[in-house]
Order: sequence, then structure tokens, then C-alpha cells
Amino acid sequence: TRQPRPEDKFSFGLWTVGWNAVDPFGTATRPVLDPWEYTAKLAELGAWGITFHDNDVFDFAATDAERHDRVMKVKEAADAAGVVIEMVTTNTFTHPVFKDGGLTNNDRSIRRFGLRKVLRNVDLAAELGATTFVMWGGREGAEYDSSKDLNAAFDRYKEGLDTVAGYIKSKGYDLKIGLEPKPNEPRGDIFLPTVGHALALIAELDNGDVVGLNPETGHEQMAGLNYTHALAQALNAGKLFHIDLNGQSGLKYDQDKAFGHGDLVSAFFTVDLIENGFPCGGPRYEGPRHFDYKPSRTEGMEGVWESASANMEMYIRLAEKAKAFREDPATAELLKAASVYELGEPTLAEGESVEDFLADASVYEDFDADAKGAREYHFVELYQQAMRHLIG
Ligand code: 3MF
Ligand code: MG
Ligand code: MG
Ligand code: MG
Repeated sequence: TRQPRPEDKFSFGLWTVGWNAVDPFGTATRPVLDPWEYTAKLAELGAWGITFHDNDVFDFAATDAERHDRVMKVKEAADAAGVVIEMVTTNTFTHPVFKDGGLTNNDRSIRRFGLRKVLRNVDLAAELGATTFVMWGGREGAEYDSSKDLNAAFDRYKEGLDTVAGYIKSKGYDLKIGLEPKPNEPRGDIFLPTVGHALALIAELDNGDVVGLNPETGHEQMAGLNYTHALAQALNAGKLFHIDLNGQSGLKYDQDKAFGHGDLVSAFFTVDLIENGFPCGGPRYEGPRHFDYKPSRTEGMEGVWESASANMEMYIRLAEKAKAFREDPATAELLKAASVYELGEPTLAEGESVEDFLADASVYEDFDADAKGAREYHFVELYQQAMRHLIG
């Protein structure tokens, strides 16, 4: 298979390859390198971009001088390797101060501290030329329903997001916020558990125009949902600003496997949507193909780099197969037989009023529901056609 190219727009979080494999049951199995070393190596493997949390680069307790020094080292490494820093995000989950969240913490002084940490990082993101600012509220949530006034929690969440979005606009930064839904882990119940929940909250914001989504494959699947459908609804709403691609095997903990590992068929249709768009046309995702995965704990440093490459190789292979599926004349015939293109036609005719519609006897009085109830769709054959291309 071909090598990754800059136009593939593959990017990686520094925390992905940088995970030293500490989990709730065991200590590290790998050393930690400096963030600029990961940057250089990812570039060598073919990545076009990198992303990071503030504290992937400098310590929570870093002085301004240390912060500046370490950020500049990453920036210089990125420039030297020709990779862009496309997204920056804030760690509001590791330090104990955030154990009940940042923006929705019951403790007001912690909310004010959390908001300042986020705004400081907005300035940094803009300075580094990032165009997306992801906000994953992993500690915004609860284990105990008695622990929160849930209505107040949603008000504070909206207040926090509106403040950050309003700040971005007032500064004139070319930066958009991508909310990252997740149903649970680390909190028992995280607020904004799915893409749909996040879309509903964004619609209520005053500054929601610069707030959209960064859906992660495994996160939607942890809620038993279909990732490709989540991407589609976010696209339809004009809110798909960024993506976190990875692999997951069913309803389990957040596995963060390499893309397509554990959910190959789902990954095929995800790539098909991103690369080929909707069959009837419509909005397209043009942003980075960003991987948020973790090299499994069994892997050493060789496995870290093998697994990073596996993400890109999976994407490239699936893109080739999805393209062949769409270009196959047999697919076009099956799409037609399944009336897939017909869904792109408005239900009412152009200029047809509801009165005209009600007066049209062919719609209802003369409609043969039994005949239509017996029609074929050939959906299974269409899917099988996709599987033929996927399996090869
Ligand atoms: C956790 C995640 C996060 C977010 C990140 C923002 C640590 O399950 O997916 O990774 O992606 O905080 O991009
Ligand atoms: Mg995740
Ligand atoms: Mg995950
Ligand atoms: Mg993620």
C-alpha cells in the first residue's frame, strides 16, 4: 500500500504515542520521550499534523518561562519537520483539582481557575496557528445523582463554553471549538454523552456559531451508537469541525485501538463517508484525519511506531476500497434499485403547497400501499457489494 502523503492530512495527538501505558491496574510499560521527539518521529512516519494538550508539552506547575521554552521546542521541531500544529486542547482532567470537573465543578473557585486555564490555552492555540480548539469535558459529570444540581450544571457548562467562544470571537482568532462527547470514563456519567446531546446544547449558546464537534469513533460506540451516523448528523448541522479516529471492540472501556481494529466494517463506512461524501451530495468533511488512539500496553517502543503507522495504513487501504466500491458500475445500479438517490429529492414538489398536496389523489386515495409494501430494496445485496470490495 502507498505511503502517507501530506494531502492525506493525517495528524496525531502527542498523548497517543506518548502514552506510557499506565492504567488503573498497572504501572508504565514504556519510557516517556520529550514531546519534540514524538513530533519528529510522527513526521518521519508520514503525519501532516500534530495536536496536544497544554500539559502534554509542559507541566501543570510550569513557570511562564518553562512553558514558553517547551512550547517553542515543539514549535521548532514541528517547523523543522514540516508538520502543522492543527489543534490544541486543554487538560482539565489529570490534576486532582479537576476531580469534579472544570467548567461544571460544584466549587466556584475551581470553575474560575478551570476557565482561566482554558483561556490561557486559547491564546496559545491561536499563537501556534491551530485552527481547532477541542474541549473534551471528561471530568464534567457525576457518579452519584445526589452530587449535583443538574440544571445548574448545564447552565454552568453553557456559561463556560459561551465565555470561551465569546473570547475567541472578541480576539478575532481563526479558531473553532470542537466539543468531544463521551458517555462515561473517567466519570460514571459524563455530561454531553453523545454527538446528539452536544448538538442540542450548542444550539442554545449565544456564541454557538464557533462551536461544533470533534466526535471520537470509540466514544459513540461506547454508547452503542453508530459513529458514521454521528458524523453524518454533525455534517448535516454544519458542525463537523474535527474528528478523533480510532478502533473499538463493542461496548467496553474506551479501548483506543488503531483505526479499524475491532470495528473494520464500521471503519469502512466512516472512510467512505469522509472520502466519497453522501451519495446525493451535501456537506463534506475537509478537516484533518486525526487519530486519537493508544498503543496497547503490550507494545514496546517498536510497537508504538508500528501502531501509529497502522492507523494511516488502515485509512489508506479503506479509502482505496471505498473508492472502488463507489466507482463500480454494479454499485451504481444497486444504489438506484435501492432508491438511495431518490432520498435526495424533496418530498413535496418545487412550489407545491400543502393544499395542492392534500388535493393530489395519487398521494393517498389512489395510492396502492399493498403494492408499495411489496417492493424490493436489495439493501442486503448492496451491503454485500460493499463487503465484496472490502474483503477483496
Ligand atoms: C479521552 C479523549 C481525550 C480527548 C482529548 C481532546 C485524552 O477519551 O478522547 O484524549 O480526545 O482530551 O482532544
Ligand atoms: Mg477518547
Ligand atoms: Mg477513545
Ligand atoms: Mg478523543
